[in-house]
Amino acid sequence: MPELYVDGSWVSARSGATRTIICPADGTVVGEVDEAGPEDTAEAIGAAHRAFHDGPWPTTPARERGDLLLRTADLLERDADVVAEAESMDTGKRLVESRYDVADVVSVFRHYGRVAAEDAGRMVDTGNPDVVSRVVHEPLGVCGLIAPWNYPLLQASWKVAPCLAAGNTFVLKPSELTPHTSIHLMRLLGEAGLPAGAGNLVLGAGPAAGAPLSEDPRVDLVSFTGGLVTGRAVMASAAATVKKVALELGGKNPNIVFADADLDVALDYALTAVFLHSGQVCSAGARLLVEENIHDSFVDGLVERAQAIRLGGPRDEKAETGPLISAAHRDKVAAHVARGIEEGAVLRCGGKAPDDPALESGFFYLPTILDAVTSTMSVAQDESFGPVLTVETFTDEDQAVATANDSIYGLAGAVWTQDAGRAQRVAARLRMGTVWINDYHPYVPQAEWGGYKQSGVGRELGHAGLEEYRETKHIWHNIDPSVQQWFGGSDR
Ligand code: TXE
Repeated sequence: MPELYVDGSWVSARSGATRTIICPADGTVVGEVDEAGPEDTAEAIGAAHRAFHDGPWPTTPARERGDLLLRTADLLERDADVVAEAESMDTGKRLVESRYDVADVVSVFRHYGRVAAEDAGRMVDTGNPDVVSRVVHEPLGVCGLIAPWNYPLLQASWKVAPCLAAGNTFVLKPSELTPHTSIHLMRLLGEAGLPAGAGNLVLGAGPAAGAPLSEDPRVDLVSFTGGLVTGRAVMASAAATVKKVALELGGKNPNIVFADADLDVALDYALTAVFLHSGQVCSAGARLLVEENIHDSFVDGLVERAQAIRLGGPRDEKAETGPLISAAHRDKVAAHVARGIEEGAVLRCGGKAPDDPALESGFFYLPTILDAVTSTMSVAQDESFGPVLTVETFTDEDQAVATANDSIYGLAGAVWTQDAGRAQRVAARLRMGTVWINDYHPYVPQAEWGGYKQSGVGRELGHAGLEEYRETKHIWHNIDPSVQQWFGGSDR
């Protein structure tokens, strides 16, 4: 069956091109999928454009749009095992993690299903009794949704669910490396009753299949999650037609540990913060800032536990984390670590692929800790997007905050302390879209997610995540108009 979904039909790429998808855990072939080119994306945009302007989706009552999202959530729950398996095959991540991801996707669809009809706009008091003034929300139009490979379906759901809740039509382009769960999602949206053309799917490389989404004048908004360099290109190209842009571009997120924290808990979370999904998490706590007087014992403890982390593929029940997404990405992570060592960082553990022959055919990389890092080093500033923790020290609260904020990024960060006043002061001063206090990583669909500074533009999730997909219109109704005579006939 062909895998591009355009105007309610499954079609092959016009060029006939396909791409082989491989499992990063062992290099086995997962499948062969259609590879779209610009002409396929243009056709999908055309379908989304017609579906927006001719309807019926944008004028479907918001409550019914919400119902469709709730049905989709139920279908995702029905197919959870199949979807989790597909996600693990494409990404190499453990099945248990993919199951959590699917549960999160279900929550995202339920959340936007529930709130779709909640906020119909507001009346404005103009002070004039003869005027009815309303501010209403309308869908934006055609949305280009570009998703990455680390949480393929989850990141897609953060875009697709609010986009549909608000009444837009879309073209989704998942990462070329991880297409299968997006294909499944489109099947389920069709089964839930999404009208033809309201949701379209193209698969393929960014420059060929993705770039038209930021270039084509028929697209009104492009929402992108991915790397900083690509994000800048998407933004620049969207400028030509003044599209709205929403960007989530990752981060280099500080995890700040004060000496007065519960150190056993902080140490345990510091490992999850950075090594979850082998560091391929936009909010990974990859930059440990530890108070100087506890540095030695804290880092020794981390090294001991990092060395014991068990790597393995989706079906290895003993594995604690999986591989990197590709050989190219592993090379990039290795180069990042090598640069750090050249700059003077001290390698405490990892820094290479594992020796275990059972892992040889996958793209594994050992959990790595680089000590004696300073904020001027590139390893402290550049996102590695791998299992690499850098360690810096600080001596007081001001220095901790200044070091944490010394970054072009501002996605997320955490502070560990038992002093509630200090926790609140530091949280208020961190220039980041999410701050965890004595925790790391949790999020809920009800709360906004996104970055300060170069971590992005706009917000996903929460109320703002729906607003991204809405236009706002002010309707002024004069119910008793009379001649004004601003011009002519009066002796004003
Ligand atoms: O991402 P790209 P890459 C970071 C991470 C990683 C780096 C590069 O640091 O090392 O980005 O990863 C599509 N027009 N993150 O190269 O290229 C592409 O096909 C339109 C952080 O894999 O940004 C894919 O669907 N689209 C991140 C998506 O963009 C284009 C998650 C993301 O790929 C395009 C992933 C173009 N010109 C990587 N070029 C996060 N924020 O969570 C590519 N794409």
